[in-house]
Amino acid sequence: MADMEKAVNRIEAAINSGEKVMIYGDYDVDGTTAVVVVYSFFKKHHPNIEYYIPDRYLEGYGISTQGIDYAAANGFALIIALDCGIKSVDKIAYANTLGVDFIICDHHTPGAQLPTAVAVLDPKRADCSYPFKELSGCGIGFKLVQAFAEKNGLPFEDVRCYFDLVAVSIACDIVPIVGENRVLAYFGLLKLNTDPCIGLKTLMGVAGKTINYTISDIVFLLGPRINAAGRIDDAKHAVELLIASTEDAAQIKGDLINIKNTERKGHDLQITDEALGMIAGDEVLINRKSTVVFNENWHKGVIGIVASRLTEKYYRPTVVLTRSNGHVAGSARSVLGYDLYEALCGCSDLLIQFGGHKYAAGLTMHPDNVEAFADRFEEVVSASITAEQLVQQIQIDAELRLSQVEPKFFRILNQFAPFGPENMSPVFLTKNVYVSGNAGLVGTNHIKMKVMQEDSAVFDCIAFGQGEQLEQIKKDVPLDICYTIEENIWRERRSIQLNIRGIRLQS
Ligand SMILES: [Mn+2]
Repeated sequence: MADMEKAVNRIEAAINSGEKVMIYGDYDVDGTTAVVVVYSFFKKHHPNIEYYIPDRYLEGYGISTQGIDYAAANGFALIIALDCGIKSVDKIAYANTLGVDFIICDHHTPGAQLPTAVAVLDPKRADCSYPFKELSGCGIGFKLVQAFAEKNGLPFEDVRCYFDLVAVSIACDIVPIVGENRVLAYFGLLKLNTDPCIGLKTLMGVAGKTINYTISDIVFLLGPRINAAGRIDDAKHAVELLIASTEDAAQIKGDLINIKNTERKGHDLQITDEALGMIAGDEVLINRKSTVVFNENWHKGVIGIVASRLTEKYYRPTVVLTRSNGHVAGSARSVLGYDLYEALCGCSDLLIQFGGHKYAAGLTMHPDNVEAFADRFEEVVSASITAEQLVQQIQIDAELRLSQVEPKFFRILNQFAPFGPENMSPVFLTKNVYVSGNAGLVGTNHIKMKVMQEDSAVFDCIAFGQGEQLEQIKKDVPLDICYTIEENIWRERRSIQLNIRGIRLQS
């Protein structure tokens, strides 16, 4: 990896001369796990080390001036920045004037100019020949640790112990699970499921599932909890949990984070409810091809999650806005195939700032512009979106008969795991199945039922978030179902379960 030798040499120099080193990371899961890996490893070789996580709301994303000033005022000679920094050209030039060196470990795409750091580790650099380009931010930090260990003759066990944290970053940062990520995710899940670090073990405990984690379990159970610390309170709690060396210390942080997550969930549900009510109660809004909702009291930490939830109900480009620092700030989500960033470009004269990509973006505007923005966004979207893009589609990999879903089939299927972006769990279609027994509602809006075909066994099914479908599911009425196949473990009994993605009456 380009600059790796420079990075390792600079760290060795810092260790040899006893310089103060700061580990600086982003406040999301990728950033905090990266800080935990790099901090925990180097702490063993160099006591003069601290970590720093910028405040999500006061300092924002990336390298902050406050962080640099803190480092300079407290005698830090070197900052190792993780999961951020590749575009912080000005900030790093500023740090240089204060005598603070930087090593950047980032996986975001560089701009035209690289920052003037001692070393810039980023496989997406045009001049970097590292063969795998899609490592997570934590994955880059892990590579730095691995390189240091190799050069200094340390046993592989000293770096292998971080596989679980790397797997958590891969799952939560939604990087493709191919190539090296696939290897890291495989061994990371193995570690998570057999010998997790104390912090992750505690977090799995408070999340209510302690065994058989998959990538999607990490995404739904661990990720939101780690993120809740930074969204509702301070991301440092997540770092403190994950670096904990005793079970007692971890439990205190784990419980705290769980409370923050419950609080996050409360905001999330309440705001989603309010937003859905606003749309349903407004004849103009409900018939639009886009959603823009605004309430100045909504918690800024959850508007992105709410935007995603709204697209589940109204499948169209969506912007959720709230008041923030005297401005209006928003989070936007798109639907498959539609370029949201492009749509925001068409509204740029009404915005103070916006950034993001095809499917997710953030924006700020003057409070007076909210209404004009909602109208313009609708105008742009309805002129450019196709009718097809407004209907949610399920991509089917193969059609099966239920009799083909046998234990051996499932075993072979499992050899394709871990599943995730660019290696999704295959989706199957089976036509003409019958419900056996009663279908019922469980949880908030999920259907639990059993299905079969004449020549097949009976299969347990779960259909998340599809409660509306229950009334059309009747005995003796054939259905077509789309599903992924997973293992359900209940009281040590393992069985195959169909995770239903779509249900359609036979026509
Ligand atoms: Mn990242």
